[in-house]
Amino acid sequence: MFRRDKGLLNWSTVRVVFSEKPFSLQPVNMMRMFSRRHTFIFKLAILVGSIFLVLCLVMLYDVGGRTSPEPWLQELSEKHSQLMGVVRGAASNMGFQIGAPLPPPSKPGTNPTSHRCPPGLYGRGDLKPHLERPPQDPLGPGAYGRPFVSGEMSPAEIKEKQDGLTKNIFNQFASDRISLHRSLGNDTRHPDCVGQQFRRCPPLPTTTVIIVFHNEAWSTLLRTVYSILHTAPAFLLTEVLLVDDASTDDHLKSRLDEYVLQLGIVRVLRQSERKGLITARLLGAQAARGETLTFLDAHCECFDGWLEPLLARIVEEPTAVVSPEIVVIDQNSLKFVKPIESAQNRGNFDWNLNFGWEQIPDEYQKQRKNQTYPIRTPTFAGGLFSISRAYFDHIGSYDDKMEIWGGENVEMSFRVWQCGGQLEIIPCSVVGHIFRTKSPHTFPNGKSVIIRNQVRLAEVWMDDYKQLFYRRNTKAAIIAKEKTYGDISERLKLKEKLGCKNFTWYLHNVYPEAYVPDLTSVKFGALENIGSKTCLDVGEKNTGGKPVTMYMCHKSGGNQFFEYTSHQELQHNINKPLCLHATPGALLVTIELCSRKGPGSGVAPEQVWHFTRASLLKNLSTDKCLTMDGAKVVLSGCDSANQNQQWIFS
Ligand SMILES: [Mn+2]
Repeated sequence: MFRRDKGLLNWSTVRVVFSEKPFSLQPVNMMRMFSRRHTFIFKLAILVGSIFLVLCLVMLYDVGGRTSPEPWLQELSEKHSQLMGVVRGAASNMGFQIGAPLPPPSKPGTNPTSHRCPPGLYGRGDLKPHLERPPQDPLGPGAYGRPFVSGEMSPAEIKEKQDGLTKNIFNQFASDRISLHRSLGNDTRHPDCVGQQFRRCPPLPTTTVIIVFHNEAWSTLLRTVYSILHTAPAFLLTEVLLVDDASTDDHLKSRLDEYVLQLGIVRVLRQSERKGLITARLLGAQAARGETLTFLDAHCECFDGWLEPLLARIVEEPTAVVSPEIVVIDQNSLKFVKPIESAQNRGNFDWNLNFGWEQIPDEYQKQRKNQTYPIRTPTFAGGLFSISRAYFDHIGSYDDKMEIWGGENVEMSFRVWQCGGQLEIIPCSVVGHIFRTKSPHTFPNGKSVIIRNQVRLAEVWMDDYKQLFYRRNTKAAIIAKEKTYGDISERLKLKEKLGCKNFTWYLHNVYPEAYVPDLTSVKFGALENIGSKTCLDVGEKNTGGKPVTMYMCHKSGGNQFFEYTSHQELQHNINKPLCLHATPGALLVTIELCSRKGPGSGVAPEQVWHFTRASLLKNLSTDKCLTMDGAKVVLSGCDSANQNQQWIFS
């Protein structure tokens, strides 16, 4: 496995070389020619020479240790030891063999490989969970992750189901009827994952699971807790912290406190004021006693073997921030969509700074030798992940001046990568999550909180590329211009202190496949029709192939953002280049993927729009002009007196 494998290999190589004593065996015949005295002098010379060499190496090692910029990372001492092994291995190959192998130089307690853990692999018995799952009723509602099926419902039940849906935006009625201890059935992960075993040395670190909740349904919250207790190896689970972000529901007050008391390792922490996810997580992190932190959402179910691969990766690479493969628990049926061999995704972002998923590029997939290998991901969803507690503090935890929720995952993504860490998805670790179509909660100050958070992250981490965001999000541009995003000096200091790289580096090295729009285009904004005072709009979820429409100008960019390029295209380019497209003979104007693919490639005439002096947009392929027709956008014969054909960027 990854780096650790190499390390162990080095150690065994070193040991073999030491035990063979190559130098003392070969010159046997020569030695007989010397008298005892000569032999003594010869040995003395070797001894003195060897001591000198060892001293040199130890000094080199010490200097290396001192220049290490990360004294917090004691785990890294293991890597230094490995390096030392390589150096000594090289030395013995050169013939400078000394009598007996030296133990690796180490400060007390810094080298977990030396004495504290036994060799070999953890066995099944070692990985026993905190609580055994009680016997399952195979015919019970939703058993083994199957969907909940309701029979005939009484009027009271119909009302209960509706109320639950309204309150949670998932089917609480179903959740309340599914066992809190439901098993997810047989292990359907890739065979590489099912067969994966973990070394005892260095030991897997302990973890504190932190779950933030706000008015969560009892059954989803407790099923999350039980699914941890039934799956996480007991010796790795220090505690489960439930952090209440000022819930108002009665069942989450003393009833919850009393209930979790019997579970032993579950504690409830309370945030008395609604401050949101970020401060609640920080509260949990401060109270945590585990060596790593594992953040989960309050409506999850953990699949067998989900925790060990996350922690094993952190042992191997202490700067890795690792997410499980997140699978869907259906919001209506509570069906747990079990892991199967399928195309794996990674996280990305668009220039509105929204998080999204995309398929892993093929060439990158090929580099992964088997399914246990981590997937590097440019961004992460941020709800479910594990991180070394020391590294969480070192890398600047969260921006505590961000409010409530939103943008913190993209902020952490940029920060971790730019400041020397890595974000990964560990496919062998599988956790289900109830994805909802919208949030059931109200936000103090509404959506502008999220935009403010995004402006903070753009200002700190994106250098000039932040302009691409501001052009596409007018509200963000206003917050940035008026500087109402709050004080970011602490975050800039952190960036300086950690010696973080810039956003260009991130784009080139972490996400070279990213689509980066033109920063130099002159005309951009909303395309307003003079006749109707409405704006050209791509409509909801138009990722190409659908007609554009006319809509009230909302002055916030997004679906109304267009850019007029030097190639005379009208681009809508928030996560990929889409172009306003006229198909000869077709009634409606659509957006399609831009035909121009970079330098040297031409523009299809369907996508060339000549902006005339009379503010008409004349299409090259049809020789007709863009025309507003109520809510529709059509092409018709050009007439500079027709206001429905006149457009301005506003
Ligand atoms: Mn959630």
